[in-house]
Amino acid sequence: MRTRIVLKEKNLPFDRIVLDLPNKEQKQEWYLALNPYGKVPVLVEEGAWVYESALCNEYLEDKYPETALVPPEAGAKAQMRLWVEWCNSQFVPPIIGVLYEQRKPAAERVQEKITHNQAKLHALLPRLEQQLHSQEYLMGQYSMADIAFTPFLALCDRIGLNLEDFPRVRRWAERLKNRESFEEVKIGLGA
Ligand SMILES: N[C@@H](CCC(=O)N[C@@H](CS)C(=O)NCC(=O)O)C(=O)O
Repeated sequence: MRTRIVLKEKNLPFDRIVLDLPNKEQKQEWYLALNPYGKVPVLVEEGAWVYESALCNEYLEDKYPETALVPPEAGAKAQMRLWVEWCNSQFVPPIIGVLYEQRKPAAERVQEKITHNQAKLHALLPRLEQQLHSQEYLMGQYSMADIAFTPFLALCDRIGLNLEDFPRVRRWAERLKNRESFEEVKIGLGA
């Protein structure tokens, strides 16, 4: 979804091929040849193929710099990448943990695991609140740092993440969800 948001923000045409993830189409040999991790997305265009959404997005920025989604200055660019990294390494795993448990039949669900991951996630919010103290987006201007978080912020209600004590994060999440690019790609998220 993050790469589709970038494609939409940059107004680039694309064809979307949806894989049957529950039936493990992403683990078939033909797909593993494109992405050895057996995960979506993969971005394919003449002369190039890329996997890992952050790298797909960097590729798109390099190739189609119009409607810039990274700051121009090297230091700011590094900070932006650190936010993407932080999102992937810190913010996403507890969300996946909650979703994984929630998908189990009620009888098999371990409520402590849900509560534990929700608490882990909650503990990350002050850092985001602080970063948004005097700006609307993580890097000031809307960037790939915000895009990295967007699909996951849209899941707050579903995973029971309460943003009440974090008004700047709440407003930021609303701002991201209200962007036209997200409106156009969110089908299937149940958000
Ligand atoms: N770090 C990867 C994560 C990709 C990822 O986890 N994709 C999920 C769907 S959102 C997937 O393909 N899941 C199927 C699987 O792991 O088999 C990225 O950002 O591209």
